Amino acid sequence: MRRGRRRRARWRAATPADLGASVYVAWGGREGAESGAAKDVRAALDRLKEAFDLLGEYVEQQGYDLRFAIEPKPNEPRGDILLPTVGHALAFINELERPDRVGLNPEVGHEQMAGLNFPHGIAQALWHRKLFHIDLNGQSGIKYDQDLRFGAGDLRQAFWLVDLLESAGYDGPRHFDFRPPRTEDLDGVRASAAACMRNYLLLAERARAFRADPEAQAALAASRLPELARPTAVDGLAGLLADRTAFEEFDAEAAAARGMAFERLDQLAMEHLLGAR
Ligand SMILES: [Mn+2]
Repeated sequence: MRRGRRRRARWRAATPADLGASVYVAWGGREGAESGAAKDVRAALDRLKEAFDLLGEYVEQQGYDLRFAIEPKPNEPRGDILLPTVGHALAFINELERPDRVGLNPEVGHEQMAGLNFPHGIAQALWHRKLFHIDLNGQSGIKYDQDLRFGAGDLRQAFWLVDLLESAGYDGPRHFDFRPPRTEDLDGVRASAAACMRNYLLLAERARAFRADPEAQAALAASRLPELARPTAVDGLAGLLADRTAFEEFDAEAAAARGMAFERLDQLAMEHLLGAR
């Protein structure tokens, strides 16, 4: 290699659009604070909004087919990060000039660091049509960001997550954002990556078996899932007010006496997860 005469390389950084990307993940890990006066949070949210509005305008101007996916995280590296959870980010997106262009990239461990139920967060993101991308990994409760392989950590939430993604018709990327432990050599790193994919597929198979099991279907009916799927007031407010059993003659004793059979249902799911069925 010749030294001395260094020619300045003439290049332009490739944009995500040049590379054919359709989703740009934005993790605002820098945006946060360690102390109260260090950040005017409302002003900081103004600046974050400004950033996404400018990005949206630029992407539109360039004619890129590109959407943005915000990745929430509660803390680390900042003491407290802005847009810390799925819910915060969903509310923020509604304030943007181009809310359709911005969605979410939730990460399993990030929500669990905040003690939240990840499948519930994903269900709400899907409900808002905001699940643009997902980061799958593992986390054991409220502590530092562990980035374990998918399936490690909270296995039960992993099961319900896969059940949800596979049944809800999510067609975006299933992306693994995990770190093989530093104790692994290269073979161990590959084994760890392969295990993420294998665990996803195993959980998908277990979830399908649970849903197909006639006993599970009966247990779902006993737990009144079909009732929840029906509107409360099919005839609107007038019908609801006219229905005396809804309030004036509501039988509180009968309602208190009925069991919801959730334990039986949950145990059936557990047995499918454990391969006992
Ligand atoms: Mn991530």
